[in-house]
Amino acid sequence: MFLFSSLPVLLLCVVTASYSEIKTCEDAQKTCSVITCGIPVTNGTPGRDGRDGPKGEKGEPGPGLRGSQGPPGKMGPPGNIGKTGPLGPKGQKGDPGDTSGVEAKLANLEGQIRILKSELDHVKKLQTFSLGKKSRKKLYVTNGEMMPFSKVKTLCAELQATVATPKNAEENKAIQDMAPNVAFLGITDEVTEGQFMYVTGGRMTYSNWKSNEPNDHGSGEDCVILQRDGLWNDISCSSSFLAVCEFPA
Ligand code: MAN
Ligand code: CA
Ligand code: CA
Repeated sequence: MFLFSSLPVLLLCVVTASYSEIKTCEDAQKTCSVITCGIPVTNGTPGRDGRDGPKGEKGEPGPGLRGSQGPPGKMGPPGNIGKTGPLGPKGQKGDPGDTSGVEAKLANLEGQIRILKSELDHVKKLQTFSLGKKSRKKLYVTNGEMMPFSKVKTLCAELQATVATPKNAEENKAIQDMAPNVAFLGITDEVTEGQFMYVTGGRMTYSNWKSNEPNDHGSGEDCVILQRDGLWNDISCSSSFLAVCEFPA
């Protein structure tokens, strides 16, 4: 087939070459590709296949129908709490309060206070009578317990009272008569040695020391006791004696 179709070209080349007096074979070859020069050689066997070329670009989607959309994915985790919003507008003025209810409650409370006052007055009278307290006189009360001076002070303070402190012979006798045992008095020289003061404040104005007392015996004595005979002795504050509290006249 090749030979048959190229035969007119071959013939034309041969005719042209002889007619135009071409000098060399190379010249003829320029004019006609089918002319070969020199010693003819036979072709070798074809070489091996070359390596695969680089991957091509992604093709266009195929002509087939697209699949339907899948179901939505799971809900994501909650986000962070946002910042506090701006202050809202001021609300409307509230309704007027029910003052009639408050007044009724107040009147009720005032009535109850009146009753409590009269009841307290009655209890006080009964108490002073039972303790033999005379009017315009201090009231001395004991729980009968022996304890260090610091505890006597605390106990009396809890009762809104002070430690029994005689400021004259009459008061000294009143404590002596009611106390069933040797009792601490509310007097010390804890601040300045030898200078006895009332624990409620102020310098001592009345005393009833036993002879040769106070002597700040041993490692020191800064508290005062009322003996059963009514005389005083300075003694260690850490020793335990009767607690007697004093209530105002
Ligand atoms: C003796 C005297 C007192 C002292 C007591 C202490 O009675 O020296 O002055 O207070 O001992 O126990
Ligand atoms: Ca002393
Ligand atoms: Ca003493």
